[in-house]
Amino acid sequence: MSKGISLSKYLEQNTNEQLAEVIEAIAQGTVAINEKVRVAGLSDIVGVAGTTNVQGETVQKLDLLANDIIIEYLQKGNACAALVSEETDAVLPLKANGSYVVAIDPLDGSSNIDIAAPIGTIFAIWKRKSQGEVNDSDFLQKGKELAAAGYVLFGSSTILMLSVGNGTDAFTLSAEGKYLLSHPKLSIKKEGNIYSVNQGNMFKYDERIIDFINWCDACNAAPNRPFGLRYIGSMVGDLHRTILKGGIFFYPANKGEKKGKLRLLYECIPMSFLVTQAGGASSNGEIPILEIQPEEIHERTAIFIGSEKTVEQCLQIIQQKVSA
Ligand code: P6P
Repeated sequence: MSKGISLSKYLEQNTNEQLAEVIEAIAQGTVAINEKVRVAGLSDIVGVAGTTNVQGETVQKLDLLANDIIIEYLQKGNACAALVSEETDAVLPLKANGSYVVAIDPLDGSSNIDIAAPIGTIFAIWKRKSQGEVNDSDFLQKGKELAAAGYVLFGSSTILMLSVGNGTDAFTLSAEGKYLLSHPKLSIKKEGNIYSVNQGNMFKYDERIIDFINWCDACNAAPNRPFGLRYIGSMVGDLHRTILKGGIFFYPANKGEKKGKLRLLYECIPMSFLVTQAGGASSNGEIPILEIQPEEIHERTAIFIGSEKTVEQCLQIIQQKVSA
């Protein structure tokens, strides 16, 4: 797959017509979102919308706009049967004859919009299972059953990270508004030296999590310790760095968030699919994220994700199989 080919050509060579249509629709939606994000400060779309979402989180105006844009683009085609979004309480039926369903976080990290820090759109695509009316069961599928997953990072450049199940590839948005292949077949380092966690939550963490953080901070210790700490507070930004530079990102369950904060269906599963397809690993602390059987469309999970050996090292410590 040569650098510079268009997303459309890539999809033509790697997917079927219906799946290509869904991915293209999301990609074109993010091009429209990108135009809004880049000038957010000049229009009345920064700041809070005065509402809270199903998660009870304050909704930013750009969250709602991004959600509307994605729905608009998906509705132009016929391939998407339904949508689950962080911004909508229940399943949103779209095209009855569509073969695929999409779970999406239309604008993740949106609390960073006001400070122009990296934010992103995260999506998961499954082939629908039901025959009749679309329902939750079409979405409550394991991550290992995904047809495709991806994210778009609105950072210093606009990057679409995508996997359709044969590796993970990244596309950069050109000046002409086209996604062109820029990072073919990404491979995450087997062992990293960066850890990414909100240390401000230390007082809420289980002592085994603190053991691992102390392990990362140990001086002059193999491998490559002390690790560097990088935390943007935007999952797409933190995971993009982790895929390209290696290391581990983790958001553990804690005293304040018993099941963790991040959502399984449209944050942790797609991210885990991309990282696993790039040779990395991802766990909820007990089993691989891609093996979890979702039970509720907005459920949350703990996540430990990144370089294979670094994630394994973390699990060994937090499962108390080795001392820190
Ligand atoms: P905290 C952004 O609000 C988000 O959902 C993810 O993008 C990010 O990884 C996480 O929450 C940050 O949470 O509690 O560290 O601010």
